[in-house]
Amino acid sequence: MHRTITPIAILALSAPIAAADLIAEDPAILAPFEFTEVSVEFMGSSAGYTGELNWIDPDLPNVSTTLFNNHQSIVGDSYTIPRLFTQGERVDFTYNIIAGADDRFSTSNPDDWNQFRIDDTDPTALIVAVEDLRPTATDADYNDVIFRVRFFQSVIPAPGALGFFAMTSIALVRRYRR
Ligand SMILES: [Ca+2]
Repeated sequence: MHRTITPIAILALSAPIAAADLIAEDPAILAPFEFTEVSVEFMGSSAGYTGELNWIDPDLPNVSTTLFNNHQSIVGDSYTIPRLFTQGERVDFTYNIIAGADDRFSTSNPDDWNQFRIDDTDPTALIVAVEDLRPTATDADYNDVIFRVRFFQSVIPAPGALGFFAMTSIALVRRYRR
């Protein structure tokens, strides 16, 4: 069957999205693989307030792990989350202001979604930009903390293969150290 693009479809594609912009979108940082390993890299900050980026463990939602401090971390600092994610599973973060103001933003809270912007040009290395002012006061520069979330396909070896992989790794380490 032939498919034709109707004028209505063209109109829809070119329609202005200003109205949609007013509705905060879910940052939706989702694991793309069945066994996804996630690392988070600090890319920088230009903020008056001091804040901490935390990862929320979905198994322990009341426990957060502080990954970076926007005024103390060094560009390139990275953290590998000690857990694998299933395909489509959320990877959620909070940004807590600890000096200069009193606020906290979470990628899991729809009320906070406007504080986050995602660049998914590379779907395996999302860039997340955080605005630490609420919409009523915001300068909307989204540079108060910027971090990259990298996804890796992790291969789970069969139990019997673990010993083989461990021995191979030791052999490789020894070879490189020579
Ligand atoms: Ca700002």
